[in-house]
Amino acid sequence: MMNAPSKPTLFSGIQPSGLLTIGGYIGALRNWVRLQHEYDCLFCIVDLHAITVRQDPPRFTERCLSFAAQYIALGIDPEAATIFLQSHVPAHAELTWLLNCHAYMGELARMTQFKDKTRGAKEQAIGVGLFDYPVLMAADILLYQTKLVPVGADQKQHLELTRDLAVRMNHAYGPLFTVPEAFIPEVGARVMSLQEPTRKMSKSDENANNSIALIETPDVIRRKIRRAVTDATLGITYAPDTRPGVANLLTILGALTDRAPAALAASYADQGNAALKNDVADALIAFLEPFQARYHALMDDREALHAILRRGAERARHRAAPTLRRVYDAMGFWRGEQREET
Ligand code: AQP
Repeated sequence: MMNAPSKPTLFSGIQPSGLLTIGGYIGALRNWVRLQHEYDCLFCIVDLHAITVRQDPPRFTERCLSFAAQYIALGIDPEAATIFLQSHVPAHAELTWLLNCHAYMGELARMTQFKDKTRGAKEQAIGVGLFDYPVLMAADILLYQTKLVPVGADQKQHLELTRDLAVRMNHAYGPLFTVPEAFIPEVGARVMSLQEPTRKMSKSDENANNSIALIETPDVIRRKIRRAVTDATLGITYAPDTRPGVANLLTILGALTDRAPAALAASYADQGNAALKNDVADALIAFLEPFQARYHALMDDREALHAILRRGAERARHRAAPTLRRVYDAMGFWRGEQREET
């Protein structure tokens, strides 16, 4: 066994399946930045997850590097945290198989994200990878004896499945895994689509007007926010159930300015949607412009970026090995000479 790290472990990842959005930032990445010094952190670009839908290979390669640069430009310190690509650590795929053999079709079929993503599709056309996505996610987390997983609200159900699998395996084979906990933020756990504010903002949404990408230009940000769907009620109030569009704008502004959405609403007294939208666009641009400058500088220095990812992969492989070995051993796999080596 390697030495236990002195701080509890935090793991989180995002799949490079589209453009990183302000939803992913507010729901997940912002908390990575905040928690990175309290925990021993691993931040992953979960590229294996992204191929549950077909990717264009050259664009996919570039997007994986771009995600790493965005993590760093948002404030993740690559000296303190381990930043890496999931496919660089084969243990993720290996543990997935071991967990697959302990997961049930019924529990995977109940996953809301699977149901949402396959609604209306013929069974013959639904990829096995999409079905198995939560088991790969469980492997990602359990491999590092993770204590905390900061995610948006949509991932809560997957986290519960991860916990169930950890408990099941521990019960069957003795203590193998730390049972992880989700960290879900109070504000911004579910940033909504700009055009359909009863749906979540998603990075792979086909309608680009539904989301704000972190690498969006200021004029596009202004245009998208100006066109965001609100309602005809006079004044600004925070009422997510009856005024989802306005509530979503208040959530975004609140997250960027560290204020509670309801308190923000009160500060608008009898001003209208135009004033609120103007302030949301200003806050987004003020936040994203310096981020984008850092991001472009990182993307222009490929050698440095590659070195960060190589180092991250080495550290992650080293961290993952003892847990994988322990699972194989507990299940009775004969490891031959390898046992002597490790
Ligand atoms: N709209 C959102 N509000 C709050 N949090 C969000 N997250 C994503 N969208 C929002 C959180 O960001 C992380 C993204 O991880 P992921 O890409 O692995 O998962 P996802 O939930 O499938 O994200 P998307 O954007 O919806 O991707 P696609 O469109 O590819 O499926 C997670 O922590 C998520 O909760």
